[in-house]
Amino acid sequence: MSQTKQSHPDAELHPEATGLAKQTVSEHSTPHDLKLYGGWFCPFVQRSWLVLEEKKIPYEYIEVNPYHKPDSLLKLNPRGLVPTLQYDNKPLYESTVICQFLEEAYPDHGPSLLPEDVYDRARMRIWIDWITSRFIPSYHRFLQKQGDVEEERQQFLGLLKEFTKEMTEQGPYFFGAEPKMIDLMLAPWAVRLWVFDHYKGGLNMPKEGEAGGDEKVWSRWREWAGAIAEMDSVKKTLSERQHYLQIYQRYADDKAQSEMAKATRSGRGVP
Ligand SMILES: N[C@@H](CCC(=O)N[C@@H](CS)C(=O)NCC(=O)O)C(=O)O
Repeated sequence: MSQTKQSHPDAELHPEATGLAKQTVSEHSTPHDLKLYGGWFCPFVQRSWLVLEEKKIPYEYIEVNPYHKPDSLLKLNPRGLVPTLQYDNKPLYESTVICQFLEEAYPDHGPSLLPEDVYDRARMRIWIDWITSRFIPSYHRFLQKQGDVEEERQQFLGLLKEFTKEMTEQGPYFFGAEPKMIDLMLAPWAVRLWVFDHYKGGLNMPKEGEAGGDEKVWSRWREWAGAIAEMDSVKKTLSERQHYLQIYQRYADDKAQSEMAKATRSGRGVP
């Protein structure tokens, strides 16, 4: 880490969740053995938060600023990233690992987020890995690119199509009528696609009736994205748009100094 805790240029951000997420935080402020160290703005945190909410697992939410890393976070996670989970006094980190852990550690809580069929479970892991290795880097290349973004836009749209083609024909979720882990792993970025309208001239996704041979794929995407945006857990873990702007502006100007932003600039993957 080259920046000191105090001088990190991204550290100035709204200190706490707002909107519906504020209410969720306040409902989970009582000390509990299971603690989620999160940042209200972070899509990786939202993944773990969604699993906790979907499965109705009791937990305590602790807001930390990962750009002004408190010792309480660094002690648990030497990478100093959120989400970090404290379970039975033991630390866990990496959003996908946390989510899979929660599913296994609380099998009797809420609905199972694993498909019934073992082959589908394995296929789901392929696509969760794809989100980390392909989708999120592409999202960031598009967002951080300065000047002409057409190539990045087309690459990104190509990935949305690739993912959508893997979904079952019957929606609205990836595997059908019920949300599973795969839906929750992509949801935070799906509900942050507005950044491209706001900063990059739009996603320019074909509108209904304009997609030609891809009409079926895009209509399935719209069905999926619409269902995701309507999920209670998704709404309850989002803050007010205006507070995200301060953070995303720095990405859009390619000035952010987070590990993700730096990794994107140097052609590396998700930190
Ligand atoms: N691979 C990690 C990525 C987590 C991550 O990058 N979180 C960001 C906030 S959205 C963070 O803690 N950044 C602190 C930093 O860049 O120093 C995961 O999946 O949990």
